[in-house]
This record gives sequence, structure tokens and C-alpha cells, in this order.
Amino acid sequence: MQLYDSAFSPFARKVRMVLEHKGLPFEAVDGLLKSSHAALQAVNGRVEVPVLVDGDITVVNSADIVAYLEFRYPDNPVYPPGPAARVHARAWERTADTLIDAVFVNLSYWKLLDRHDAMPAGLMEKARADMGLVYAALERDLAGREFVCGALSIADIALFPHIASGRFMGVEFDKDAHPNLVRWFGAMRRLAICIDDQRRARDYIAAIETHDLERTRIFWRGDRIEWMLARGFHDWFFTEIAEGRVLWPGPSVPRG
Ligand SMILES: N[C@@H](CCC(=O)N[C@@H](CS)C(=O)NCC(=O)O)C(=O)O
Repeated sequence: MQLYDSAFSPFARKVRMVLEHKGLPFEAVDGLLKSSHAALQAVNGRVEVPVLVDGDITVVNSADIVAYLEFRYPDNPVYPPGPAARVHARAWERTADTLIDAVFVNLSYWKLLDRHDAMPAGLMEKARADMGLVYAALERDLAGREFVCGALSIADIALFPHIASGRFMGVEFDKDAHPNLVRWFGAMRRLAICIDDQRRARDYIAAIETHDLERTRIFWRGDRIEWMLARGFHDWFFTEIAEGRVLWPGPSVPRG
């Protein structure tokens, strides 16, 4: 299998951790390098990672890739067995992919890209308010449980890359108010798939200047735009468009 990957992308990190949890061999290609653009576009018209190529099957969109892997390679499952727990695990994966990703990635632009402006006033406060809701719900779900849905599942794997960057992004959870989350985070950080993920992400960010990445224009799509507009930062966003600092996904249709 070939994974169009990036240690920069929480979606690619999720899929890579699922592959490793399942013990499946794969070759990783850094899909976000400018030099990979044409190859990535050939397998995903949106020009986004992750993409999984498994023989003659190409799968895009991280949640679809995880569902494909679970169906095709059911050993070491990442979906809980019972219907209610499965629905709940998918709900957490969706929250990680839509809300939490939007909060963290939108904050990351002022940490990791070449920007000459300050973060818009009030953005950090909006981010902290939304993450407060997430942390409270996690604290509730982790009461009396080792992992979010009982056994380790896609919920934990999807959440981990985000929660692990909380301190760096300035939206860390309060340890005193969230003892269950502290315990969960400690257990996650001891898992081999998480140790390897953290090392890759740390090494990538430490050497960010050396990677052939787009770091002046921001690639925008659905949920991240929605969060920016819904939290009131439309003036900032439309100025970004007017001043040419945006990139958009390409059109994508299913392959024949
Ligand atoms: N819904 C997609 C979202 C994937 C996505 O947003 N990928 C980003 C990286 S996190 C990307 O490839 N952006 C293109 C770019 O930055 O050039 C999924 O779940 O796989």
C-alpha cells in the first residue's frame, strides 16, 4: 500500500496510526511537498492528503480510508463492536475532523506559516471557548473508562494528534479540572503508535524551513472556512482572498 502522507496533517497522521495499529505494511510519500503536487493531484482531484492506494483501489478522505481499512483488514479493529459505541466513536472522529481540526489548524497559521500579521483579535478566545466544550465532553466520556469508547478506538486515534498539540497552540486543557483527560493523555502517550507519531511530527516541525512546502498561501476548505466565518472573522478571511493569500481544493469526482 502507498499512503500520501504528511506529518503536518492531522488527517494523514490519523490514517498512519490506524495502519500501524493494524500492523499493515505501507510506503509513505510526503504528499504536501510542492514536488509531490502532480502525483497527489493524479490520485485526488482535491489535492489533499491523505490518500491510500491499495493495489488498484484508491481511497480518499481520512474517515473513508479508515472505514476501508477496517472492512478490508478487520484484525486489530479500530471501530468498537457494539452499535452504540461505534456510533459514538464515529461521532468523536467527526468532531475531531470538523470542529477540533478547524480550531487547531486555524490557530496554527500564526505558528507555522510565513505570516507578517498578528492573529485577529478575539480568535484565541473563540478557540479556547470551543475547546472548553470539547474538553468537558471528553472528561465526561472518560469517567470510569480507559479510552473514550471503552477499548482503544478511532475516537482516541483521531483526537490524539490535536490534543497533543494543545500546549503549542495555546489551548491546552486545565489539568486540575480534567483528571480523566490527564489519565487518558498519559496512557495514549505511552502507546507505540503515539510515540512514533509524536516523534515524526516534532522532527517535521523542527525542520520546517527545510521542507519544500507552501507556507505563504493558506489552503482553505469547508469546515475550516465555516469556523472562521461562524466565529465572526469574515472581514479577515475576505481580505485574505482579496490579497491573494489563499489556495482552494481542486474539483474531485470518483475515479473510473
Ligand atoms: N476531509 C479530508 C481533509 C484532508 C485535509 O484537509 N488535508 C489537508 C492537510 S490537513 C491538505 O491536504 N491540504 C492541502 C494543502 O495544504 O496543500 C480528510 O479527512 O482526509
